Order: sequence, then structure tokens, then C-alpha cells
Amino acid sequence: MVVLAKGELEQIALPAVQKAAPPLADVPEVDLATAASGGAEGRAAAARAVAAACEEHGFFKVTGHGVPLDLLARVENAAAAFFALQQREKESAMSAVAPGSPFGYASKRIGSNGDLGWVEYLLLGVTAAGASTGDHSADDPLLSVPDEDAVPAAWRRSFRDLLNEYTVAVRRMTCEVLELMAEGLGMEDTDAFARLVLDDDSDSMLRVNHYPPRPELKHLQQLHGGGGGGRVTGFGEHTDPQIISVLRSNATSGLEIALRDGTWVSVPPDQGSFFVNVGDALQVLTNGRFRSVRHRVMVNSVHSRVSVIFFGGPPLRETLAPLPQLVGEGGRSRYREFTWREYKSSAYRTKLADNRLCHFEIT
Ligand code: GA4
Repeated sequence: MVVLAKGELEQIALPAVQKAAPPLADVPEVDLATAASGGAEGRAAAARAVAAACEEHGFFKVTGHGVPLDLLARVENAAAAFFALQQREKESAMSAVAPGSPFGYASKRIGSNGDLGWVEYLLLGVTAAGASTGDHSADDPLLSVPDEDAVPAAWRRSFRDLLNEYTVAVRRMTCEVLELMAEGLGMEDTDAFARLVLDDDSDSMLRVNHYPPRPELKHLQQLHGGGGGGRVTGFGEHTDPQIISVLRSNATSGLEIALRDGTWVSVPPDQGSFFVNVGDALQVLTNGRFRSVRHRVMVNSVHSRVSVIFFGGPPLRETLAPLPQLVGEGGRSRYREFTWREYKSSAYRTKLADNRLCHFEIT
């Protein structure tokens, strides 16, 4: 259970006047199975739909993804079992990863600049096969998880292997989505984005979030006539720094995205599908054509929300700048060139809600 010190809840709660966000009526949807089997026409239509969703919202749903539903269920159950452990045991998983690194288990504290949320989570680095010891197959990405002996039973091989299996499958699907994005942009080099995420040195991550319910919210919501009040932030508003984020959650609501005009809408959960966010790095590569979506997670009064997010990032050494073909002849580059390492170290000095791209904009 997440335990709060005095005064911390006030920092997590949104102002009481905050209205509940209405649901996003038409979540853009892309069916990867149809894209694969629909011939050249079907593929081109899917690529156009992906690009349109990335331009309008920076967000869409993926169905027909090919990731086995039983794998999704097994990961969800294993995550729930992990979060049901004693606080002490979960924290020992944190210290065993790498002291001082953002990886491991944490509760309420997001990043290192004072952001708080009603959430506990595991954050794991995805490293290339071979870069670490272990008996995984050569194709597997390996997660930055602690040594066997130092950690509690639930964090041992079975959970690690399960998350590994999940990461392999989701990364593969992510790359299909990235190819569709490149096709939708009319790029000749349709592997350009996927290559960055598949690189041995790609700076990708896996995050497993648990948002425990807050039953007292129900009462507060009734007091405010259902419209406003009694809302608690699980994960505050932000954009993701990476190229792409691919999220899967259980059937509990909570995810909200900001539309172009700044209004917030809630995203109806769909446990059989994935949701894709465009990240800051992709906004840069596309010279702002694709929009990195501002999003947040609100806490449910009744149900636990469990989500797993794969963040596909480029290698730290990678130089990022708008792709010349997307700037166009005589066009204006909106961002200066920078390395992903530079971007990340700047991002890690910011608060969650900050605009991280403005430091790289050419004005
Ligand atoms: C947001 C996206 C990912 O969850 C994350 C987050 C990271 C963290 O939790 O450590 C950051 C946040 C995220 C953006 C700004 C910085 C870094 C917390 C924070 C305040 C793992 C990531 O890469 O950036």
C-alpha cells in the first residue's frame, strides 16, 4: 500500500474545482493485422491513419497487435502479486538494482525533483542481449533487474523472465508501428525510427505502474455532485521524452490526454489493446509534425489500475534533429541538433509538467 506523510496528499490532489474529464469520443485506432494482410492499399491506409493520429493527438490505440492476450494477463497478475508484497520487500528490490539510478521500485516519488503521485512503480532499463550475463536467448532484450540472491522471491527469475518476454513482444510490435509512422510520413527509409529502438545501445525502458484505489474519493465525488472535486493525481501531466511509448493497462480507467486546445479527455481503458504516445524525440525528428502528447493518470475510487509501458528511446550517443526530408527544401528547422544524452540530462533536471523541448527550439 502507498503510505503518505502528512501534507503529501494535498500536493497530489488536484484543486477541488477540477471537473472530471469527459471521455474521448473517437479514440483513433489502428489494426495492425489489417495493415499486414490488407495488401498495399490496406497498408497505405493504415499508415495514413497512424500519421493523422500522430499529427492530431500524438496518441492512438493499436488493435490486432499480435501480442498474446495470455501474456498480457500473466504480466498483469505477476505485477499485482509483486505490488501486494510487503513494502519492505518491494523496497529491497529497489535497492538491489542500482543505487542512485532511476531504476527499481519506488512509491509516490516520481523523478528526483519533488514530483509526487498516488502511484508505486517499477522502472527497468532495457539493455541489449549480451550486454549482461544470464541465460537468455541471444535475441532477448535484458531488463536491468537485480541479482537473484539479493531480492525477494516474487522478484526472482519467473517475474523477470515474464517481463523480458513481454518486452521482446512489445518491442517487436512497437517497431511495426514505427514503420507505419515512417510510411505515413512518406519517408523512403521506413526503418529509420525502428532502427533507433532496435539498436543494441537503445535507451529503452519498461515501467510497471500500480495506482491503488482511494475509496474516500467516492464520497467526495458525491459531495461535489459527481462533476468535480475529489480527484487525486496518480501520475501528473507530462510528455514522454522518448521516441514512442506503448502502454497496456488493466480494465481500470485513469489515463487522460490533453487535446490540441488544452482540454483534457479521459481514455476509456481497453485491456486487450495498446495505446501509443508520440514522445518528444519523435516530435523533434518530425520537425513538430507529430505531436508529443501531454497526458496524466487520475486515481480510481474503487479499482486498482495496473499499467505497463514500454518506452522506446534512441542510443545516448544518437544525434537528434528534424529529418531533412521532413523540413523540406527552404523549410525551417524548428529544433537545433542535440544528442539524446544531452536531452536526457536536461530532462532529468526538470519537473514532470515542464516543457522539456523549449530548450531545444530554434526561435
Ligand atoms: C516520463 C516518462 C517515463 O515514465 C520516465 C519518467 C522519468 C522518471 O520517472 O524518472 C521522469 C519523466 C519521465 C520526465 C521528466 C523527469 C524524468 C521524471 C521526471 C521528473 C521514466 C522518463 O523517461 O521521463
